[in-house]
Amino acid sequence: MSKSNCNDCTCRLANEVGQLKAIVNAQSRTLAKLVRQMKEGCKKDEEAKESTLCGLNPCLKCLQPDILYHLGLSTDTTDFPKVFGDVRFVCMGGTPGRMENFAYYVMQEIGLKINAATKLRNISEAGQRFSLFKVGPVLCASHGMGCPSISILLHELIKMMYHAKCKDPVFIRIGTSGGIGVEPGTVIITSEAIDGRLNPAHEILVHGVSVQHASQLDESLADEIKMCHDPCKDTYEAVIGRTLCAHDFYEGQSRLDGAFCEYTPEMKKTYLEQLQSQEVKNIEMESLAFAALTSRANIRGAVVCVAILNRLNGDQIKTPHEVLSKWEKRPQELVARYIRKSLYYNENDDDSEQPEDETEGAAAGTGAGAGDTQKAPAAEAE
Ligand code: R2B
Ligand code: URA
Repeated sequence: MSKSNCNDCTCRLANEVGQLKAIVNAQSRTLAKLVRQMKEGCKKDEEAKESTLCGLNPCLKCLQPDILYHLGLSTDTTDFPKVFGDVRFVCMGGTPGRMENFAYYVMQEIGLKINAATKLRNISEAGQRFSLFKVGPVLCASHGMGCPSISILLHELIKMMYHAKCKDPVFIRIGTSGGIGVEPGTVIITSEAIDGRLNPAHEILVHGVSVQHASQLDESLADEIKMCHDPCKDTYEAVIGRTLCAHDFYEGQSRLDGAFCEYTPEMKKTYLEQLQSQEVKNIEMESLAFAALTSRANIRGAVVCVAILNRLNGDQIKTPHEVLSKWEKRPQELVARYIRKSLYYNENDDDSEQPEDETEGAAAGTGAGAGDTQKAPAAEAE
């Protein structure tokens, strides 16, 4: 083995040991906390808490039951606080398959395990619209394409967080996009979502009247996710920039290859160059509704998309599938790192002063993560 290979190997091993140690320490803290709660007579801190979401429909509390139709869940048949009360991260992406893969990936990255013979269960199978997987404190959902689809999912997930009394859940969309003047494969973390007129607002018609909701995203969350990118190690770039959200893939994104096209290549060039001059880094189809609905509920939200082509160079996606699936993992990788960091390296954690090895090893084999009592992964498996 060459010297540089050996250094790489030592470096990777040291990294893995560091990560495992952080997981074990977090598990030890969780265990110590549970033991303390038992000693104090099972006073669980969660009992009295309410969700931290704001500005929701005041009639929600009167809905008994509340049926989340598209998720195939209802408050009378599912105990929301018990099943979803520990959720801290809600990740969503376009397709059911991608989100199932992400669920398994995040499970491994945060040190959770299920029996090798079991599969994660699609919790919203009965709704037949979206897929939904729960991995300890992480929910992974598919949202379909476009603002109407993601908006239905978000209404129901936000109601779920409310009924489950979740505290400060973070919502993240991971997906694909068309880049503007960026190298294909670059990851773009959205600073603000804008519409085709470059307005930072999501417009909906309510009673036939236009209502605009601001589409800002959480700046500090975008920075935290960007910090999970390692420019020395990662073979791609990650940038923060504005995202244009279109309501279709073809004319709304100024493509020349749709079934209809009533503009010239020069008009397309002028529009895309205008976007580039306005710091727009990519175009996709869900960020407006995502940003507007999360911020209305006081939820920290981020949109992390890989650019699968540079729209300044063309419209058709010619990149081979194997390359596309590698690129699609990049947003997942950054978000999984962010989740792991938030769970295990939280300096503000009240328990972080817990002696490191008080219960060292005791929880190591359980595969349960911080804030997770090991019950959750089993409950979500098939
Ligand atoms: C990105 O890719 C999809 C269109 O191909 C759409 O859902 C989006 O935002
Ligand atoms: N998704 C989009 O919405 N547009 C693209 O160009 C690529 C992916």
